[in-house]
Amino acid sequence: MKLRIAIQKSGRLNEDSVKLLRECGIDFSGPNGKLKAEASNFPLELLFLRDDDIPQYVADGVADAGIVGENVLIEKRKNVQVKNKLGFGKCRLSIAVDKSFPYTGIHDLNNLRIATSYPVILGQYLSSKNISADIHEISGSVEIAPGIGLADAICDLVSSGSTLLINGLKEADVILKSEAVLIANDRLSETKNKLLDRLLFRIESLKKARNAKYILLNAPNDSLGDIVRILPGMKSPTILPLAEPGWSSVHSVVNENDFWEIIESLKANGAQGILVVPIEKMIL
Ligand code: PRT
Ligand code: ZN
Repeated sequence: MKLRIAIQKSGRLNEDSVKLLRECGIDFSGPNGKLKAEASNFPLELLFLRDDDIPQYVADGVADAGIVGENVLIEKRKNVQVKNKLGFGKCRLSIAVDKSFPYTGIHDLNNLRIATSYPVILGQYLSSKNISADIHEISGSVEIAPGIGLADAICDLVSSGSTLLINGLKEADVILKSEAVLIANDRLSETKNKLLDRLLFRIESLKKARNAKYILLNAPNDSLGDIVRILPGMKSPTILPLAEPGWSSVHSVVNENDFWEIIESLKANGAQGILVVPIEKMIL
């Protein structure tokens, strides 16, 4: 029995999806233009598909799981479970207008023509705001629609914002924020669920490690009490004596978000020779 997981064949999510699975220790070749690949060291088969097709394949059970942007998942309205947010493919779905448009709020869009590849999400958003606009569904190059007179505004994905800028547009309203997610069919067999749990466990370990740093420092023994209070660690810090009397080496794990504050108070409390090392995987 193998777990079948669908990932994007080529495009913005392909590389990170492949990298994630490889970092989970799963070995496979591809895509190389192929539709399928088998992992050599985990009961897993990969399907390489267009991102738009992934929610349907997972909902139908052709694939057991898949990696897709939340934007596509919501637009396709398929009944699947979201198992994990993956932290890559981040973008937002926004409404944009010509930069000269004196935009003051969503009501300015009343009765305008808006071009988008996301008619479902846009339609729901506008009706939730009681706006009636004419939604033009187009499948690509949405950003050129205002310039060629096809629409007055667009609704499209934005990440850096440079596509809007190049096309003389400005972001007017953010409808949703999106990132890649791992989805799964909601009727998986017990065996497949166990395989999926093994994969999710590995993904969680990578995600935890991503925000954590291993820290090593030297400190005089009389400041160890303060330093241990600053550095809680996984359980508590490791303390090893240095060859030089009166000094110890302290090892711990810190969260990236609090990182600089922790370093500052460590220094203020006498820590020296601070080394910070990335952690590859973290099993709690
Ligand atoms: O062939 P297939 O159908 O599989 O791929 P696709 O062309 O439909 O999708 P692709 O590869 O472009 O994007 C896949 C997923 O990546 C999307 O569904 C999002 O979840 C995510 N993602 C993240 C993005 C972006 N960032 C993004 N910036 N998808 C598209 N864009 C486009 C956007 O449409 C616009 O044209 O990039 C342009 C804007 O980028 P900035 O940086 O100039 O703002
Ligand atoms: Zn697509």
